[in-house]
Amino acid sequence: MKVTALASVAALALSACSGDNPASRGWLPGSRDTTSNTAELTDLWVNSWIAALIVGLITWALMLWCMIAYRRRKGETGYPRQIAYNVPLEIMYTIVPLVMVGVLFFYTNEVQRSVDEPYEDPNLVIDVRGKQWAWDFNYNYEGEERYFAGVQAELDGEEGVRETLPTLYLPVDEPVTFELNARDVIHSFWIPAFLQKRDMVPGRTNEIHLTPQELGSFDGKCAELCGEYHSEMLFNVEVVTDEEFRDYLQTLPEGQLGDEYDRNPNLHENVAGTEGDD
Ligand SMILES: [Cu+2]
Repeated sequence: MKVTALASVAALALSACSGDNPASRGWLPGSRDTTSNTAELTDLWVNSWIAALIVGLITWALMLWCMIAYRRRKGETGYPRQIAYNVPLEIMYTIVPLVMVGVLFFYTNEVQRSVDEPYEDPNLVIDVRGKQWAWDFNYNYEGEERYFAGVQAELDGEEGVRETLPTLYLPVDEPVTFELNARDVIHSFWIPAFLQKRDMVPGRTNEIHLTPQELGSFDGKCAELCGEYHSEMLFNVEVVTDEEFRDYLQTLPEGQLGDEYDRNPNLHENVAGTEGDD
């Protein structure tokens, strides 16, 4: 019984370590190579869980051992010998967690720096504007400026809403810099399969740098509660060939939808009665 249980755990662990199955990727969406960043993000996630599991197993084993080895035996009365202020033990349980935090910090920092490394002079810059409750995409591809103005989805319970969502097109294997902006309140740009999410804050520009590596359709959504229809602030992502991307751009109007469409009711010049008092 014990042996079969052990064998099945070992089999599970082995199968989890091989190939691109869901368990080996910690049940993350997408695949290891969806973008240029997903492999290292996946490794950080999975290895952190393995480290946590090892710590957990050691802790549970020590607890069980204490409970069983030092249980109250028949005929025993009173308290066992009481021990206080064991300095070596206290140093140990201060140092060990510090080391664990240090290791997690080190690897997190490494991956974060690598993922956030900006592209020098990218061919494709997409200025994404979050707005209650849709998305504008301003494309700048090799100097050509085109824009897409998104309309809010209507989740009315009918099928086929997905086809009506704003769609972000990306050419495969082309490094892209996203400039993330908000027109009104704080939103968050999230493509779950890309394993990256970043806030869009009015008045500042955040960036994401990645290279899509696999053709396909992905879901995108706003990940920051931004008002009544936050749940309808959805978009599609289509990763297509360079040719398809160029063809798509030709269908869009020229230019960019910039700050002039932002809603900033509290800006000085927009507040009634504040004209001329500065
Ligand atoms: Cu939002």
